[in-house]
Amino acid sequence: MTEFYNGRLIATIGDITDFEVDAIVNAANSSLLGGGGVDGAIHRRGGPAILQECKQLRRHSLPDGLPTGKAVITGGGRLAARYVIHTVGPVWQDGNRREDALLEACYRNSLDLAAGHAATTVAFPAISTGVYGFPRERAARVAFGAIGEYLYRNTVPRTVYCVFFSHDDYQEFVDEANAILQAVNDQE
Ligand code: AR6
Repeated sequence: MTEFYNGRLIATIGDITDFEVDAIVNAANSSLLGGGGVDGAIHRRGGPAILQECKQLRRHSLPDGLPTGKAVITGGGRLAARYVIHTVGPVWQDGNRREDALLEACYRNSLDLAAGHAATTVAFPAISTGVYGFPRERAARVAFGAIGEYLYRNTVPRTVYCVFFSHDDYQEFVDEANAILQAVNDQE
């Protein structure tokens, strides 16, 4: 576990479905009807109540699905987390299709929803870095920057966890984050 931004961003390794936080974020797809990876794990562990709410959202407010970069919130079902925030990361193409901006929007919009529901603790998976193929180092740079900026401007959420499924993914994030902080220090 490594802390950044005065302990308000914590990078750690684990299964996000185990996290006892106010909200966990799901790397969903625009259908909101489930899938593999972390999405599959959240629905399996959280039970059918989450899918029911996602279906309601589709029926009432999102007939065409959730656009990339946006986020919606449901209850956490049987999870320890009270809420699940579903966001759709960009599918990596060549880096010139607004992938960075869309990934940044996922973090910002998810944090906005968390704040709107007074969630003081939030856990994120590494959105888009699995099936969607976003290069991990670049995704780490976007995530670290977007979360840092949000925390700087807002007091809620108080603490954000970046949860990695493997030690290598975790280490890559920590290295990238340290490199960014070092570069900022060198500039000052
Ligand atoms: N806890 C924490 N991290 C996890 C877990 C877990 N239980 N399971 C996987 N990861 P992915 P994407 C990591 O593919 O790239 C789904 O089918 C994983 O190692 O889940 O945004 C959706 O329905 C990786 O680093 O999400 C979409 O169709 C990261 O979570 C599509 O995949 C994200 O991997 C979304 O693709």
